[in-house]
Amino acid sequence: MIAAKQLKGQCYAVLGLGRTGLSAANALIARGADVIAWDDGFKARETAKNAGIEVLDLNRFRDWPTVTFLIVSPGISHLYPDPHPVVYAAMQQGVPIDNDIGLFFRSFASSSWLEFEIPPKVIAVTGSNGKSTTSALIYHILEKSGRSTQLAGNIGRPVLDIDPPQDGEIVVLELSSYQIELARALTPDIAVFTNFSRDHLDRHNGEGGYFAAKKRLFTEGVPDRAIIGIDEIEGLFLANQIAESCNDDRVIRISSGQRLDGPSWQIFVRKGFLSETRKGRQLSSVDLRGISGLPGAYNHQNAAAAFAACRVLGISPKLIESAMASFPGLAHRSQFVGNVCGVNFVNDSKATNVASAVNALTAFQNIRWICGGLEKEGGLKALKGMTGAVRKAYVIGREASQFAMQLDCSSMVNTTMSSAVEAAFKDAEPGDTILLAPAAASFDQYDNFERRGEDFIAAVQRVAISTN
Ligand code: UMA
Repeated sequence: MIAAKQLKGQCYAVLGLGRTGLSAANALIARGADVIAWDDGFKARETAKNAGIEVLDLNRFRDWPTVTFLIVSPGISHLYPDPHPVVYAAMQQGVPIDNDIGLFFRSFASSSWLEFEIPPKVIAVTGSNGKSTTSALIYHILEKSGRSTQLAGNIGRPVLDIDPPQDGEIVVLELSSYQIELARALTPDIAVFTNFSRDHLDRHNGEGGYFAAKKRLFTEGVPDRAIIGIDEIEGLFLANQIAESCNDDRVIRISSGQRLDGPSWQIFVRKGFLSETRKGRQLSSVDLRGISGLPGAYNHQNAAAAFAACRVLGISPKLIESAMASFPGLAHRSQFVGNVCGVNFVNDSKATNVASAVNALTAFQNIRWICGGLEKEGGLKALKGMTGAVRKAYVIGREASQFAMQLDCSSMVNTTMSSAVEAAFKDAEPGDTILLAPAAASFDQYDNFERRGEDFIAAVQRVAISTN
């Protein structure tokens, strides 16, 4: 990482003092920079002041030419729908804008690395859905195979909080489109694109802008290996754009559902069986059907991506398979919460968009579906025809009635989580799955999807107690 004092005499402005901003400010101060910081929220400003960070109203700041970089948090818009006024002011004065991811990559391969026998590597994972599970699965496999590894990024741990990497260490980063779009340096050794579906359209001015943001990881970053899900046209195009020829095995194509038979390196899953082929020969296969931490076709896509990344690192298929078997899954992503009187409860609160809800709806049978919340741009059209396994929907959220009217399955309006869980359990028969997969953002009723998932779990616990 950057040697301490390397930034002495330079002034960095930090906008946003949530997890990213606090971490960036602390890392910059530790490296000798002068830091001035701002957050529009009073509480965040107080937390920063208590941590010894100089808080200054950047909306009124006039001395921008003295600032080396403005570091912006991912949740703050820098372009669309409108740039934050502070970002706009800095841009007008010609101040370069970056984020913690850019800082990380600019400092990662410093000259002190000549001392490493095996230089540390970075695996960066992006995609519309599945990037947290894929990142966590890669990390889990690396840990189980005895490799030194750290996990950070959009998954919750800011990247500048990681410990200085050890010899041969693998840093696994989950990167969102917000983070990739703004980073001035992107140099992962291995980059993964899980899949593509419409999301964050306002922040990227539409689907094309969203894809362009994600694509930067591959076109600007030029990773040594690119692992790309080609089940959507965007991934197929990206793989084709990067590869030099049909058998260029720096690009590993992955699929969940399609049999891939090209001459390159490819990993696909069909009917629960993962196959790895290279130069037209089958190298390995894994039966994913019994792995409880990875239910459903969409998790099989995550498994294919993680398998590919670990194969690039030289880990054997047998070792990967046994590590996958102990993967516990992630909270709020197809998380098995419990079984009450023969009824399963699954928390997929992270299904904040229609595509990820569809994934969950195709992974289970006899579903009592808890859905609803703040609808995303594009509406619920893509749910049509995808509710065949749903016995009934129990709709939550402030606009629950309007949401329910758009569904093509039997539904009832519950509005609150506890009433939805109670009603679903009252109707359920043994063998049913009560699935929270909202297909919507949580912000109409909760601070974030984690709080919504926790509310679901609390409601399940109340139901379980009431049956004792
Ligand atoms: N703020 C302002 N002005 C604004 C908007 C926000 O000052 O106009 C301030 C808020 O008052 C708050 C701070 O900015 O204090 C929050 O910054 P942030 O929203 O960037 O959140 P962080 O806490 O820094 O968390 C971010 C990621 N959040 C977002 O991208 C929205 C976290 O991803 C990530 O885990 C964390 O950095 C560490 O890297 C979360 C997320 O929801 C999980 N990601 C989105 C997703 O997965 O869909 C992209």
